[in-house]
Amino acid sequence: MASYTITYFGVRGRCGAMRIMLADQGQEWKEIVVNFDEWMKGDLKARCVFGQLPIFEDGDLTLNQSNAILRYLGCKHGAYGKDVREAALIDMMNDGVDDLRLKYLKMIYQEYETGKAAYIKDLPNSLDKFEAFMAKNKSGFLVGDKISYADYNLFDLLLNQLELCPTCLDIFPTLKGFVKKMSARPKIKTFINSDAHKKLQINGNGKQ
Ligand code: 6SG
Repeated sequence: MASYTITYFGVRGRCGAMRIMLADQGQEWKEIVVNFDEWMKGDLKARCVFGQLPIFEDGDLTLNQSNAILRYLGCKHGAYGKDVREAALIDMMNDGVDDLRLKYLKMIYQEYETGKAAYIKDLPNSLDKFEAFMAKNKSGFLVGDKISYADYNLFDLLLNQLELCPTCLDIFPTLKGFVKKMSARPKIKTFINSDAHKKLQINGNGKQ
């Protein structure tokens, strides 16, 4: 019986990384899918701390905010560095992932038609920072020698960037190798090839 529950819209969105992490960590979880009509009734929104999904439950612990959920799972499943110094670097990189995710979401939801080409043109100026940081760390992960929650978050975001622009990693060998290696981790491979994952759109407006 799964002790974790994710309540979210029927998209990958802000839950892509946590689902990949749960799958890779061999965890089970239950999904409660919220549709537009249900959400518009407002009672669920009123129960969310910031009026937004996802909600993540672990028994009687209820969390909102996707990055807080990632950190909680990282902490619980040993994907948050070996000490407080690594944890700080992992947080730093995750904040960088979120900055790029916010830029991506702004383009997807607010300016897809007018801003997509400029976003793709500028994307290397964001990706090169991750390339440089990861290339210095010989383990193939962002920080230390073990996978962290920030690696899952970066991986999920890179998969989305590849949907938008399949060649975007061609000039970034470290990131390209990272995506290849993450995709080949047996539990991630099974998960990303599952119907549960494939049937979900990346974003709520169907743009990608
Ligand atoms: C949207 O932004 O799917 N949550 C979203 N939107 C609804 O009333 N900082 C936090 C975090 O990291 C951000 C949460 C996030 O957890 S995710 C939310 O709750 C609201 O604000 C992106 C996504 N969007 C789909 C969407 C939501 C409302 C309109 C479009 C799904 C499709 C239609 C209805 C439900 Fe829809």
